[in-house]
Amino acid sequence: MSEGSYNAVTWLLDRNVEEGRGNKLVFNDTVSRLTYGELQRETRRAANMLRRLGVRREERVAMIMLDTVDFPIVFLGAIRAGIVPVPLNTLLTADQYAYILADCRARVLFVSEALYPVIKDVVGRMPDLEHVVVSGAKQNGHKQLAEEIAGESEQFTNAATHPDEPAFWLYSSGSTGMPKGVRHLHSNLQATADTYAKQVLGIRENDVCLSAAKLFFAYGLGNALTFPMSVGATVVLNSERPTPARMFDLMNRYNPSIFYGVPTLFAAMLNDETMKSERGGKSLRICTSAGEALPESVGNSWKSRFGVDILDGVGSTELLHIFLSNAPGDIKYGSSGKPVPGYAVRLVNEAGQDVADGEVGELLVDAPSAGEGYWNQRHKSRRTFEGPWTRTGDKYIRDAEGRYTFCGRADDMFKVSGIWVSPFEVESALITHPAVLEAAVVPEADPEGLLKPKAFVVLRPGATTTDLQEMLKEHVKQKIGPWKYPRWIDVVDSLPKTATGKIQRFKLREGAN
Ligand code: 3SK
Repeated sequence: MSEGSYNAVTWLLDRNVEEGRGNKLVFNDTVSRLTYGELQRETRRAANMLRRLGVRREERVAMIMLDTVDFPIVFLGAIRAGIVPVPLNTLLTADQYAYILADCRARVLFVSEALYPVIKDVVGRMPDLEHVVVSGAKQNGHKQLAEEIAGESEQFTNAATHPDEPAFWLYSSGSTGMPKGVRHLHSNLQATADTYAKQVLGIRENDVCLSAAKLFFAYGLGNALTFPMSVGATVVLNSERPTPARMFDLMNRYNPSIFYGVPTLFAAMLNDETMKSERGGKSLRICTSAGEALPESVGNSWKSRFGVDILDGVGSTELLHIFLSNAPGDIKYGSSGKPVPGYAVRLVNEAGQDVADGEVGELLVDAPSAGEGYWNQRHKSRRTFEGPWTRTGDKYIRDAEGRYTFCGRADDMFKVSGIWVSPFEVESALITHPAVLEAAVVPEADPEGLLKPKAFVVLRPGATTTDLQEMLKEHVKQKIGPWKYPRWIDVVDSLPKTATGKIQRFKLREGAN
């Protein structure tokens, strides 16, 4: 690389080998393992393969890949070459993949064997797509990753990229509309590691990391790639569904010191009857949670069961990782904590003016890890990335100690009798009732056309349903005040959620009205 240039892979991977960690284990996906030295060689081969396939700097390659060792090989191999990997959610439909592949104009698609059936009818109609490379067994005459890489040289000079040059894109699902490609820069990965990972999480070389969130999410990418690699630590990759049983099993087998979860999973793990007798989790020193606010009751129960805290935080795909967080020794369950060192935040009203402590405002963040905009979406980019400030669309309230508490999405809040109601507050009250496992609240018009809260609840197994409606209404009235109680309560089997675990209230609103 030339002077003044900065390639994220030089910092993230090559530095570890130079500092003597070549023989240290970096990734274990329970089937294959890679040391830092092996990963360096494999990513150099992958970079040479991409050049041979004719992909040039700044062009995109898409990834629909499970969390196995092949993911970092492709992702970091592309970045090495100045080529832009676009990891995609592995749970999308064929139509959604067709939209994104056309939008990003990927020249090559890397796909895990198990996911190939979903895209097999799509790949033939993508005009920019020249190669499909399968991780696993060959499919339909397409190329196979292991075979393509095997003959390549282990020598490669990293592309002399600029710190402000796009390194990878992540598609942001958003609460409505088609996904938007967020362009992230070479310097953004280090920005998240130097701030949240080092100064909040206190990540260190002897950590073993396990993330329930997959690598294609911004949350998972930081948890299980950027952060551990930034200090030469080790990662256990989980290519399967992150069920409570799977997570306990991995904890028992690999003794992670950091477990990164999401609220629904923490709650499900605490409720997992079959695992009540297991001692999984004894190696943990800290856990993190993101995706949606962690209910206070879940944080407290986790702490008493496993003896470790969950650091609840908030991040976004646009800002790459967590920018508000609780910190070790400074935890208040029910709150999202304080700004991560290196990030500045503001709460503003509809006129764009800063609001005082105790007032609800939209959260804006000045972040060293912000994406540079949405691909081909100038209007949406301008509305979200306003100079140094990124609009999150989340409503928060700040207390006198400087802690921030989530009040709902800007577009989820509604007024009842002229008073703002946060669906989140009503949901939090509902789930403190012993019969309720999960809840979502949306506005519904009453016969007079006035908005009132309506709740959808998932009950705990075996919960008593006698007088359920009246019992829950009374419970909410007692907890948070008489006007906020849900006037209607539907019992459902599950709630609609995004892949990151956020409740999609807009889907319930559409069904409700
Ligand atoms: O949803 C979150 O809180 C989050 C956290 C870290 C990175 C990305 C996201 C969306």
